[in-house]
Amino acid sequence: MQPVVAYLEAPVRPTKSPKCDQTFVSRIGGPQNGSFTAPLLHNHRNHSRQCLYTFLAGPGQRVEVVFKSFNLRGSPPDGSAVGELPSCVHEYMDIYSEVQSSEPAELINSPFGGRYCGAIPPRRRISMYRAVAISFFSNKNVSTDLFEGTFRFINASEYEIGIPIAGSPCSYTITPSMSINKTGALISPTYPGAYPKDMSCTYQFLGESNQRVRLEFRDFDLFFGGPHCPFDYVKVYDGPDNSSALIGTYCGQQRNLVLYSSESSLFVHFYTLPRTANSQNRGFKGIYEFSESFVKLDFIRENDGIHIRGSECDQKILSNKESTGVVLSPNYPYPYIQKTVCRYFIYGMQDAQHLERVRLEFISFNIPKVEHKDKSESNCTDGYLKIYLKGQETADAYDKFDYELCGNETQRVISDGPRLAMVFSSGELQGRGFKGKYTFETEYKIPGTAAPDGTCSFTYVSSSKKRGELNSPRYPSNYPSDTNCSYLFLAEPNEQVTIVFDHFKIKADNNVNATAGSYGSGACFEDWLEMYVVYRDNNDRLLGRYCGLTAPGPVESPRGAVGLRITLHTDQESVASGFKARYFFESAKSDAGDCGGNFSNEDSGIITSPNYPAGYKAPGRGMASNACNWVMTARAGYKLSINFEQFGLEGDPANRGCPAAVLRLWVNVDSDQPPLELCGEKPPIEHWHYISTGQTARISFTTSDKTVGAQGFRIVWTEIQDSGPGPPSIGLLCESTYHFQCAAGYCISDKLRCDGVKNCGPGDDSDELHCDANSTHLPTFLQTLVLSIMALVLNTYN
Ligand SMILES: [Ca+2]
Ligand SMILES: [Ca+2]
Repeated sequence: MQPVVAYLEAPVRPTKSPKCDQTFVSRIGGPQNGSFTAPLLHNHRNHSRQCLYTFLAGPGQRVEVVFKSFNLRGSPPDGSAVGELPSCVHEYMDIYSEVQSSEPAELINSPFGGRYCGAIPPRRRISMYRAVAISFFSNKNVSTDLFEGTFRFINASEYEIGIPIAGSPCSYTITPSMSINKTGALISPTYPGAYPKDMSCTYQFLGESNQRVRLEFRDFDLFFGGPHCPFDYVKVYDGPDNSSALIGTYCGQQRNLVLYSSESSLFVHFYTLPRTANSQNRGFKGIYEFSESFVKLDFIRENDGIHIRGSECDQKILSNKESTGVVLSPNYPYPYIQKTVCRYFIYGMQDAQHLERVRLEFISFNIPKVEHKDKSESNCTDGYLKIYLKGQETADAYDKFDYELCGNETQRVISDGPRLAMVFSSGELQGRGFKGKYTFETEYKIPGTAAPDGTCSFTYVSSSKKRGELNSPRYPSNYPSDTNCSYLFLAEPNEQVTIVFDHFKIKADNNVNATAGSYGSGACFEDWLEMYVVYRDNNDRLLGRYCGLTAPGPVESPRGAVGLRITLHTDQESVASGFKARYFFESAKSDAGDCGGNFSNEDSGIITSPNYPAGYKAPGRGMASNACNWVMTARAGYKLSINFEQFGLEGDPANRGCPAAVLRLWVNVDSDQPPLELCGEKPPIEHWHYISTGQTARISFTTSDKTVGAQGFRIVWTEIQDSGPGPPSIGLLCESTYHFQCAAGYCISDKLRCDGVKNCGPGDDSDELHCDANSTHLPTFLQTLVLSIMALVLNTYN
């Protein structure tokens, strides 16, 4: 190659002046390094002066230029492109490190390597080819000690890392045959000097068919243009060219970047933007290795795992919804390779609809254990399997493991959340490794004893816990759709269980339960909660079905019951936050509860809330609930008329239900019909009048520890003659002369006439009319006759 003749036709033509150009050429036997300093200029008239320093390496060489000191006048542009701003105007240095040809005019056409002034020296430069030129310009007067540096002619063979690809100064094909031990160095052009701009270099690694390629970047320094590397980057592809799957895009500073091909080839693309930014990054240096002894990936692929591209043997296993599978150590069932680290990331589902956890149990396990004299020291000092129950890959906290396994012990673990991670590290000793079975289970986040089959069934047994909480799946997050859950509360024989709801929001498709009395049953069609009283022999009785905002009232399991059961049904449509409740197992009360009673062989009676009309109060301190149970039984051939004369409980059936206090009325105790669940205020003009369908009716009034208090209720019940099934027959003649026939037609005991209580039902005062204290009662049929005549007379007058 001809030496560069280094005359520069500068844009600003220097004035005629003493020559200040310098040329440093590598010659056989000549000096291979040296130093250079700024010229001594006497420039009294501030003429423009330009000095060109040329460094020219010999064949097979490159030039390295290092600046030791730098103190040019002016200030460099701050963070902007060099030369764009009117800075570095009067004095500056231009660097050209990609001088390709020895033609005199070539320097101007060479890529511009940057303009520098101020106090910060340019970074080290290594020539792309054989020459580096620096051009110093000044129109200041006396100048001295402006810059100082050293140069070195270095061997260029380090940069020739494979078979060059025509048309590119920095692209190579690398095969195992061309390197000693199938390993070699990978180095970017001009490393560790600042890399040129507008460059595209490729490195194609082509191994033998049974080999994989490993790349280890030991130094990596590219301009950082943002998280996705929009400017300068290195892209690594898992295959022979850039149409192969991308392993990653890298820029900025990288540490411990080690990448493996999945198969026999790997492709690296180093690209720098054709901009003139003032970045001066080094590029990269690393080593590559072709080998047959990297982990074979079959142990991942054959077991539903996904190899994490770029890693030697890391894998990811994703749930297929409650799916199950196997994880293996590399090479299983054959002994694993020494000194290998493989990671396992096992991910359960986690979205609006699903939440899973991972259960893992080992079927076989063998990682040789090193016996230590000091028993306190961990035995897993050679190989180990570390398990992270919370996943760990994001926190990168690999030292904070939950289990460290070695030897032959097996373990059963459950993740704490949807992710479980494992790190297998084989040491010097070889072992057979492990085989584990993973199962993705739905995570309900419900306290209680979960069913072993993983379904949403939870049991609460008095003997293990006397009080606690329960909630819908994943509360306070929305419950999942298309789910059925059950909560079973089992009391001891001398106990009962109480449940109080504190939050309730179940998706209902329209405005249900708006009418008092209809609340609690048969009105929820989308999602719902049901409560049952559980008796022996699986004989469950429905207490009610609830949805919307209508919370169930507090409930105590009745005496004789085994406990209570709650079920939650959700359909495939929309969801809500669900419910939260508390349960209490307490000593059983009598049938009547804390108040209440049992009535039979009586014509009529009055039921009031405790303390009526002064108002009921919350249960005593420390008590979960208070209940009054009344059972009324009519004689054979009779039914019960139940009239709510006055009713005022806290709560609002339509908008929040009766979570604090509730009255339940069973008009048909012998059927599976749930009771009516009542709270709120009965307007005086409204009639709440019920007739039992059989001989017996039941009323229970339950308050809870959330009760605030209200006036309460007064209910009049009366036996009415009716032997037929279904609704009472009215308007018939009463069977017996000992009966009084109400205006509405009901036949009630004659003794109830004029007793001061209205027994004929709402809006019918007939049993309490014409009650002259001295007059004897007319027989019923005569009374009816009199009333009819009176009505006729009145009509005539109108
Ligand atoms: Ca739904
Ligand atoms: Ca009466």
